[in-house]
Amino acid sequence: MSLDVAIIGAGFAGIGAAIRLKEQGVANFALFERDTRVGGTWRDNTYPGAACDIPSRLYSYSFAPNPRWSRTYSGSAEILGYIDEMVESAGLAPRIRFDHTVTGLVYDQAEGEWTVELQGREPVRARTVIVASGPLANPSLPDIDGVDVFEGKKIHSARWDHDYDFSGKKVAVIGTGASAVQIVPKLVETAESVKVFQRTPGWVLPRVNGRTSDWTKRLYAKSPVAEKAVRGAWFWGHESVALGVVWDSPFTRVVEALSKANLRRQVKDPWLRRQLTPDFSAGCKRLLMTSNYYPALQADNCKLVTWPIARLSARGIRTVEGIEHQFDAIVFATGFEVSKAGTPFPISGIDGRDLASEWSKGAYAYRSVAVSGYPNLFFTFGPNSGPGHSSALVYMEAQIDYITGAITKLLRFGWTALDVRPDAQARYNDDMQRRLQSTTWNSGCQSWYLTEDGFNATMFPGFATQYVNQLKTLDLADYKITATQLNGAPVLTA
Ligand code: N01
Repeated sequence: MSLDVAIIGAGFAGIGAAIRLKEQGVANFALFERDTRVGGTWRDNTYPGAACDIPSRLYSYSFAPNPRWSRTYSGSAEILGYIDEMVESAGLAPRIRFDHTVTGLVYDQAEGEWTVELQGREPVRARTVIVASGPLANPSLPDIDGVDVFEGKKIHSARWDHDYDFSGKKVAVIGTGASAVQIVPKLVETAESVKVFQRTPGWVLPRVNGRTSDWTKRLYAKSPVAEKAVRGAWFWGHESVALGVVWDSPFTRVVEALSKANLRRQVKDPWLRRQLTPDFSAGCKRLLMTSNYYPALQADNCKLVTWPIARLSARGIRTVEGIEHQFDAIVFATGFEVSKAGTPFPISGIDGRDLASEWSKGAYAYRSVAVSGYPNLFFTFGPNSGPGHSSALVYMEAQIDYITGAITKLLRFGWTALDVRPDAQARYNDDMQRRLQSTTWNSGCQSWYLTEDGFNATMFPGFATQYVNQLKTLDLADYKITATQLNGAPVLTA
């Protein structure tokens, strides 16, 4: 028997979608997870210091409030615990098929069903599919000569080896993004020495991470209204930050001034300050929220290296001026292979259309969730759904509610296919790309948000409120619906 819904990935998005489907009475679904545990990025990123730089009150689902967050910004273990609790309380465990790696999706037009191809297993059929495999699932090693030549320990931030003992070791960290600024302060505490190889300095703002008192936790547990009000306050606070972080505007200069003041306060050495001063608009790359990165860089056993890396050697890293820095271990905090062009696995739609080819110059979708020619298929964290200033979970919740609402309608009314109209999709994307022109992300720096050609397939150019609002209603006029009569003949409706 076919599934009504196949969900690919049991991270935040997949679990959230499953909960909402259950709440709407959809029972015939399964989650396909390549790993042996739920949690997605929070299962993978367990490096020392791993934490969220968005307040937990906002980095959680509004339909699954957690009054017990221990701090303003939670660590990865606590976030993973929150995901486990959701799985437990929704009774999702029996629905998750672990160790099931999806290798492809093929649409069967005649039946209005998808074939979910699985590595080393029989394929599964499903009427609808939610691709919730996440944009930051696959770690990326840098394109540096000699990566294979280094004979010491190599660790990627997203695949931490907790058995490796850093004490007494000489360690290099390559990269200075959101992961590195959390790792470096922890490594400095244990390693003999740490050298941080920086290619581009980022804009840093302080992160004040207060402990939540027992009294406050009790208040939130007793009064969901209070919890909701605080979440609302965080939401609108972040919305106001969009003015400086999303658009390259006079407010961006305010963000930069605040960041420079923070740099002056934390770093007294003018030469180091200069090395740490970015030369691009704040927000163009992800803002770095940390209060302990600059102090860690100035620890006696830490050094910032700004000479570009020429290559890795058997014993360390050779920089372009000819010095070989020798290490016991190299930590690659170099980010992820983000599928901003192409798809996570082959996806074949109507008439054998291949989504990877269609997205080869950059991904696009309708309202980030659906693609014309690929009916009954939905994406979480799809093209142009990234926030630069707010919680990814606010965006994810809006996607999930839109997608599960569409699926519930499709199942209830017995539609065979729900396919976005190409003109609606084109209109939406023309508007996206026009609006992206005035954003910080398109203001001239290089980041994982852009393809090599500078196409922005990742970020949403607006407030979170606008993103959420556009997903509140399923505009059926933007879709072609195919329904099947009792005698099996397909009929087309508007
Ligand atoms: O990765 P990144 P990340 N030689 O791609 C450098 C999320 N996240 O893992 O800037 C030398 O941002 C690269 O240099 P440059 C968040 O969405 C969230 O830190 O390209 N250096 C950069 O410094 C984030 O955006 C949280 O010049 C090289 C670094 O490696 C995303 O994950 C926490 C290099 C990569 O930075 C990715 O963050 C952590 C080379 N060849 C992460 N190649 C939260 O708190 C790359 N680099 C929610």
